[in-house]
Amino acid sequence: MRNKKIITVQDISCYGQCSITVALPILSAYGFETAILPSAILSTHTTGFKRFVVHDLNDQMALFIEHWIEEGIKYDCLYTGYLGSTEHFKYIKAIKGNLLNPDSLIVVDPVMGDNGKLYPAFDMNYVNEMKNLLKEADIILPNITEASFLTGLPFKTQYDKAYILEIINALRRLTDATIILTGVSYSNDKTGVVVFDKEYQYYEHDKIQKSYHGTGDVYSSTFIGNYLKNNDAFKSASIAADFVYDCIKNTLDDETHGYGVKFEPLLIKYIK
Ligand code: PXL
Repeated sequence: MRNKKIITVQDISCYGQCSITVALPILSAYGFETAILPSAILSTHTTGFKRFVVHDLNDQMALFIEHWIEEGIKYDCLYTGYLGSTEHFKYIKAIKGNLLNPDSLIVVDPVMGDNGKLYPAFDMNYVNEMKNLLKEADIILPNITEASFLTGLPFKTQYDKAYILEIINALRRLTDATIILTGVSYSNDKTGVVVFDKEYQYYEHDKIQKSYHGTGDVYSSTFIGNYLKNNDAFKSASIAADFVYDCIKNTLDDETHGYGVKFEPLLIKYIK
């Protein structure tokens, strides 16, 4: 039997538990062969440390794709995360055009920012490229910051369902994809995720009052692992939310560990 093969395009943050270093173990644990197209290699992620060292892999990306096309390699799922520069978006189109089997799934996590701000490497040109990329997606997983940059709607920390529906409707004008909007919190002690497939669904759970880097990447990878195992979008979104919650809980008692979540010890339990 042929197993599903994923290609994920994101950076490698060598230390810090985000992007490819969380996507690979999680997707492998779900049983999926996962190839990587690294967009850049960094010493750490760009927000949690005093500085970071980065090497862009733009030239290699073109050559890797060219090689894979020569080899006739095909993937069943394309998963994009943090890219790094506007130059990288053309490679997503090249993968879609040349390296995917028919009926492949395209998942775009428009990783660009958090807490109302873009990450240091990004500007509105990057946002506009991401807006175009949404059109290619079957599933998108923005947080509220990313959704507000993509739609031009104001970022809010306190809101009601009407604001979230406004965001969902504005995203629907940009893409036909299923929308998974993360970090939707209608009260102080609860948070959750909105899934808009054909209708609005909301999965709510307790909120932990501390946030960690890389949880969006843990979330998206867990979502994809479940979705490719034939769970529907709402079930996959709910399981991923529970996993991130447990990962945060598992990290709280370690004050030396502020840069990411300790997801590794929990993986086996979740896969079972
Ligand atoms: O987790 C998102 C992410 C991924 N990659 C890099 C980042 C960030 C968030 O800051 O800086 C390099």
